Amino acid sequence: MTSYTISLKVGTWYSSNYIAAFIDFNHDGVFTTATERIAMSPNMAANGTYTTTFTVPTTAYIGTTTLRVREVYANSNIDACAYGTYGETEDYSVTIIPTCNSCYGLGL
Ligand SMILES: [Ca+2]
Repeated sequence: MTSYTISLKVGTWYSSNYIAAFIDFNHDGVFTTATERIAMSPNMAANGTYTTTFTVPTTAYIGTTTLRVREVYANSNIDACAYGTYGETEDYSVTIIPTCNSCYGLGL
């Protein structure tokens, strides 16, 4: 299983900035916190960058899915959809491709 690095930069408020990232690994349109939250920062000062690593589960569906990044003020347990007082949500597309092991035996 390959480990990936993600870096998330918070905004300009002086404190209590928290940021999280999610990937919809099973393409069901729901970001399950327990299994699909790939990053959850500690309390960050203004303009801080939180860097962490995550792995793509072997059960992840192949194909393009959504990576959601949320910054929520004063929330140390960010949910992908719940209301936040201040913050920002951005969605990106990511493509999950098979590992080389999946190609073994195909004569590729
Ligand atoms: Ca999901």
